[in-house]
Amino acid sequence: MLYYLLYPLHTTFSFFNVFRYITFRTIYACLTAFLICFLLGPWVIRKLRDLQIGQYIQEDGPEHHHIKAGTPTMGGTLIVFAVVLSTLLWANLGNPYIWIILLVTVSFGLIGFADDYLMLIKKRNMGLSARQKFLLQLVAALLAGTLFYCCADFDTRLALPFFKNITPDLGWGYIFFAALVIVGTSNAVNLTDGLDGLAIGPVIVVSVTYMIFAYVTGHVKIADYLQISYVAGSGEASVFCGVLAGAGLGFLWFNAYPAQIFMGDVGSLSLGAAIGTLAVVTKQEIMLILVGGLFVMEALSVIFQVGFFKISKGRRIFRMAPLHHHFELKGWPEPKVIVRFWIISIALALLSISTLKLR
Ligand code: 57M
Repeated sequence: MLYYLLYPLHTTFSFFNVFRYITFRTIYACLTAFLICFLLGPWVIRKLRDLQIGQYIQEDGPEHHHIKAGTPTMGGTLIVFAVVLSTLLWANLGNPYIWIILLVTVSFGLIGFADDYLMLIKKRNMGLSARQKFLLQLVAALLAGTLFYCCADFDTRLALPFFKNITPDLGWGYIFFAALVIVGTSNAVNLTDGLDGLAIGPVIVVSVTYMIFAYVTGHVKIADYLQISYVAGSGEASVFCGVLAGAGLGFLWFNAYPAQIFMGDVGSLSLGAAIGTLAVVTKQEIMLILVGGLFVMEALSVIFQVGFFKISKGRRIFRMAPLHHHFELKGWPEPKVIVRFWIISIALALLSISTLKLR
């Protein structure tokens, strides 16, 4: 909005020219989202406490989690609010990708909200059924995939890291592929969100990484120089990445160990879906496996654990899945698991950025 309101003033005051620059708006979008979360955080925590919106803890989990019972949850509502408001303020709203990303973030936020809300009224750790959640996610993601497909000039070819000449065209199949990326990422972030700051830390790291990807893929000269797919208009998505990183930092202030608030499904599902959508916008979908490698690791630990549990009739690969529980049960203190997982996430992000030059 500010882009429309203030940039036209540049003809009178040249200072307003800065509103044209994606870099300038990304930084201020990031700071705006950070301040919204940081300033409203204490009020939201108080309100959630007053409304008795506290976490139910599963009895079969690691023992020290029982003291977390009653921690205010659904903090994701604050994240989604900060993300939407800051994006509306700083992004160029004439860009269709911004609207698709917002649509996905809000619709997955609503699915998560319904899940959290049902958990609260049923007064146990059980919201929507897995099937209901998956179907709702699929509908929202397929709608997003269709909107991408309908965007003029949207490229349905896949960019494979390291293989610049191999770009299989998925055609309308891209709609399903995009949905898979969005739903998969949403659920992987949800599974990761089981220790204080464990999900939001890597969400910030991934957002900053995609901020770089969005900027370079949306810049015709840099994209050409790096020999990556140029996506007209994707540069604007870096403003959204800045917003995600800022809201994440503001939320982490309160979610850092020992957490005063959890994000709930409203946060984890929407953040994961937003990241998946960013991967689609920037045509760096396959790269997400590396950038968000930590989320992939957590999701795979569940897939392998559940699969092995079924075929071996009750035996396990890990002490408990998702992976963070395994290390907790091995005796690592919670902050150690969290910080070490953050380190892995940063290392993977650096590795993925380096691939921009390796092709
Ligand atoms: C939700 N939710 C956290 C909080 C957060 C298929 C199966 C592996 C699914 C999985 C599952 O349900 N995962 C998704 C995980 C929960 O956090 C809430 O949920 C929101 C995210 N959706 O925002 O509102 C708990 O996590 C802890 N937490 C923190 N700090 C945070 O900042 O400490 C969360 C955020 C919170 C709190 O304790 O209550 C969760 O873990 O439940 N299921 C599991 O993860 C379960 N694993 C399992 O059953 N493994 C089995 C295999 C065969 C499937 C096994 O390995 O044997 C475990 N989850 C728990 N206890 N809590 C099992 C035991």
